[in-house]
Amino acid sequence: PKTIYLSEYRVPDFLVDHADLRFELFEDGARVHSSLSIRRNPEAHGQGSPLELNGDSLQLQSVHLDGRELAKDEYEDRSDLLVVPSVPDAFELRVVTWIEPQNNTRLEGLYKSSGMFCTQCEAEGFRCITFFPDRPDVMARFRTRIEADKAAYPVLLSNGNPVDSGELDNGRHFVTWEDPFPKPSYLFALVAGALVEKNDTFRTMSGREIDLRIYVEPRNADKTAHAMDSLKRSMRWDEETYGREYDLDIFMIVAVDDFNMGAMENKGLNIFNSSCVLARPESETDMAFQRIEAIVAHEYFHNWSGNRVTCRDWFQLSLKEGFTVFRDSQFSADMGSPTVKRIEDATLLRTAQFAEDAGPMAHPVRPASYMEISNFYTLTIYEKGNEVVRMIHTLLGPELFRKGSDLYFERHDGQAVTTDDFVRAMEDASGRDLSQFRLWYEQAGTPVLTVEDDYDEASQTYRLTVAQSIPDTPGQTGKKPQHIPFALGLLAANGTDIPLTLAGEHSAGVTTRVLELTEKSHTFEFTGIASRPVPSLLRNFSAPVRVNYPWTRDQLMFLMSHDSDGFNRWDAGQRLAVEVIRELSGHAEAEVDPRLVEASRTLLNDRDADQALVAKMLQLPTEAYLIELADKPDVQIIHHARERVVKVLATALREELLDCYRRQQPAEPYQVTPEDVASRSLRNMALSWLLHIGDEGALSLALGQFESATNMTDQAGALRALVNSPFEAERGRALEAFYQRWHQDPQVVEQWFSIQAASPVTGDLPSVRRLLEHEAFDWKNPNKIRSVVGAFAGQNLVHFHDQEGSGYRFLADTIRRLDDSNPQIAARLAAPLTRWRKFAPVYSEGMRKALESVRDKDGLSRDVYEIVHKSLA
Ligand code: HT7
Ligand code: ZN
Repeated sequence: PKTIYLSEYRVPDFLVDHADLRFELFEDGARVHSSLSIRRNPEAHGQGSPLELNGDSLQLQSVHLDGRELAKDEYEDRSDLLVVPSVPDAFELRVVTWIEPQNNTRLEGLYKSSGMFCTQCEAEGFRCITFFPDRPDVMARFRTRIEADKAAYPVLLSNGNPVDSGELDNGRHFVTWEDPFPKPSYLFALVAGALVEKNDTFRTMSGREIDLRIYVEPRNADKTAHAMDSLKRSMRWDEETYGREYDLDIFMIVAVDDFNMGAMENKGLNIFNSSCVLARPESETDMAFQRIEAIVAHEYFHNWSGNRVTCRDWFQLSLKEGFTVFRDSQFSADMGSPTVKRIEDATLLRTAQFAEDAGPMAHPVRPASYMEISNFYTLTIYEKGNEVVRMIHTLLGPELFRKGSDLYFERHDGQAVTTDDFVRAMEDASGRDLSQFRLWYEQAGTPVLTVEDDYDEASQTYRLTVAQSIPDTPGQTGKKPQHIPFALGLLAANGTDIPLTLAGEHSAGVTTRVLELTEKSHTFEFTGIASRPVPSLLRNFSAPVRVNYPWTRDQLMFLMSHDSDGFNRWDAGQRLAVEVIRELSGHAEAEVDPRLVEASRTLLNDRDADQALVAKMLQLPTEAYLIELADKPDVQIIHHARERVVKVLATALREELLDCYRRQQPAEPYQVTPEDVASRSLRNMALSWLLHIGDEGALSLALGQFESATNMTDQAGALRALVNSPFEAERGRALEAFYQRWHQDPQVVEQWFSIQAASPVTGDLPSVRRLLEHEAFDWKNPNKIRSVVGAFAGQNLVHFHDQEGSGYRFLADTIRRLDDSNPQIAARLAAPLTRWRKFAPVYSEGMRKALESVRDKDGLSRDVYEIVHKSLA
C-alpha cells in the first residue's frame, strides 16, 4: 500500500457545486444515479488535468457528460478511480453505479443492519456508494431522492430537509431531501427502514422551533428518552457556552446495531451505534448513561466544529475531533462533577494514549503521513487533541478563548481548514504568540517533566527546577522543547495553600499559578515561604505530560487529605498505590504498606467528603496503567501483586466496607446525578472487594442485590462481583439467570459477554472460545466482537498474556479471520499486540510471532497491513 504525505497536499483540480443523487433500493442491490455539477478549480495548478473520481467496489453502469453517454474508450474504469481524460471547464456528469449493500460486511458506504439500509461515509466510505472526489475539501450541496419498497422501508431519510415525497408503482415510494449547506461527502447519510420515530422540539436562542427526532427499531422504543434529554441539554449548552445555534429545521438521530465506531455526525442525520444512544435504567448502567450523554453532545457539537467548519484534509482530523472532544468534556464537566470528569479523562490519557505515544504507531496530533486513514482515529487525535485545545484554553483564559472560537467560526464558516487556521484564530483574537505552542501538533511523544526543589530557610525561598524532555518516536528524534502550561500550588505544614510570589514580584495572594514552560529547563524562585512546603504539581492535569518528583509516601498521604486541588488529591492516592503495588511485585512475602490501608480507611469513613471523589480515590490503579508505568513489565507478577493488595484491603477494611455498603442508599427513582452515581459505585466496589475474599456475609448481600435490583448498575455490579468471586455455584447460577432474563436485548447480552471475557475467573481462553460459539455471538456485529475478543485482549490481561502465548495466537487468528470481512475492526483488534517490544521477553517473543502470523496472511487489507508492518519495523 501507498503512503500518503501531508507535504503532498494539493488543492483539488475540480470542485462539485451540486450533487443530485437518486437511490433505487432493492433486496439484491442498489442502483445509484449521481448527477454532479462540476467545474475546474480556479486555484488548481493542473488546468488541463483529467477528471479523477474515487471509487471502491462499484459496478459502473453508465457515464454521461452534459447529457451524452460516453463510449467505453472515453473514460477509464480503474477499480479505485474513474478517469475522464478530456472534460470542459464546467459540465454535468451523470454516473450510474450498482452496489450490493446486503453483502457489505465492512460497514463502510451503504450497508444493511438488522434489515435496514444505512451508511457510514467517514472517512472514505462515500466512494463505496458512487464515484466522487471523496476528499473533505470538496464541498457540495446535496439533493437526495430515495426510492424503496414502502412496506419494508416506510422511513426514508437523508441530510437536510424533506422537500418531496410520493408513491411509485409496485408498492414503492420515494422521499427527496435537500441539504442547503455545502458539505464534504464524508458527511452524507442515508437511512431506510421500518423504524419508529420519537419526537420532541427545541426552541433556539433566536426563537426557531427545531423538530427533534430519534429513529429506532420498534423493540427499542422505550430507550430513547435519555438521548433526547441529552440532545436538548447539548443544544442549550452550545448556545450558552459558544453562542452556536442549530441551523436546519430538523435534527435526526438513528440507532443501528452494526456500526464500526460509536456514532457519526452526518449533517442533520446523526447515526449512532445502538450502544451509544439507547438506554433505560433497567437495562443500561450509569456508565452507559454517561457515555450516551457525552456522545450525543459530541456528535451534536460537530454541527459547528466539523460540519460548518470542516477539515481541509485528513491530516487535520484533530481540528474537528480534538476541539469537539474538548467541547464535550467541558459539557460533561458542567453537567456533573468537573473533578471526576477530569480524573476520567486523565486516566484514559495516561493509560492508553501515553501507551500509544510510546509505541510503534506513535504519531503527532497532526500526522505527517498515513497509509489508511481509518487507523488514525486514535487516542492521540481525539484525546491528546482535546488536551492541546484545553492548554490553549488554559493559556488564554475563558474569555479570550471564547473570542478565539467566535473568530474561528466566523472566519471559516463554510470552509475546509487546518489546525493552523484554528491556532491562528486563537492568536489573532487574544494577541498571544502561539508559535512554539504549535509544536504540540507536530511532535509526537509524551513530554516528561523532571522536577527538583530546594528550600532555603534563611532566605525563606523555595526553588523549583523543571526540566522537560520529549522521547524519540518513530521517525522523530531530537525534539524541541514545547510550550507547557504547568499549574502548581505549595502546601504549608498545616495543609493550607501558600500564596505564590515569584522573586521580584509583589504578592497577589494567588495560590494556584500556571507557569509557562518553554525552555529545556526553568528555575522558579518563590519568596516568603516560611517552612519547607509540599509541592502540588500539574494541578488539574494542566498538560498531557508525565511528572517525576520524589514525593515520600508520607507526603503523598498528606496531599491526599489536604490538597485543595481535587485532581491532585486523587493523583497522590494513585501514586501511593502504584508504589505499594510495585513494592510487592515479585516479592510474595513483602508486607502491604499499612499506610495504604489507613488512607483507604480514612476515605471510607469520611462522610463529609465529596463521595464522587471518594469513589474515584478508592479505585486502585488498573493493571493496564501499572503495565504502562513499568519498564519491561511482567504481567503475571503485576496481576498477582495488585490482587494481593485488594485482598489485604478487603480483609482489613471488612467492617468499613459493610458499613459503606449499608450506608450508601441512592435515592429512588433512579437518577444519574454525581451523588447517586458515586453511591452506586461505592456500594458495588464494597461488594466486589468483599466477594473477592470470599466473604459469606457479602455473598448474601450480592445475591439479594442481584435479584432485587431495579437498575442495571446494581444488577451488573452484583453479577460482576459474583463472577469474580470464589463462589462457583452461585456464579454459574447468576450468569445463567441473567442470560435467561435478558437474552432478547442485544445490548445487555454484550454486557454479559464482556463481564465474562474480562474476568480473571471466567475468562480463561477455553471459556472465551466457548463464548464465540454461543448462540448470541455474531461475527458480523462489531459490538459482539468487542464484547468478547476486545474485552479479553484489552482487560483480561492475566489470561491474554498467558506465557504460553495462547492468548496472542487466539487474537492473531481472530484478526486474520476478520481481515477480509471487516478490516477496520480487524486493525483495531491488533492494538494490544503492537506494543510487544515493551514487555518482558517471556511475553514479547510470543506477541511478535503472533504479529508475524498476521503479516503473512495472503491479501492482507491496507488497514491491518499498516498496523502490523509498522509494529514489526
Ligand atoms: N467522526 C466520527 C468518526 C467515525 C468513523 C471513522 C472511521 C470509521 C467509522 C467511523 N464511524 C464514525 C465519529 C466522531 O468522532 O464523532
Ligand atoms: Zn467526533
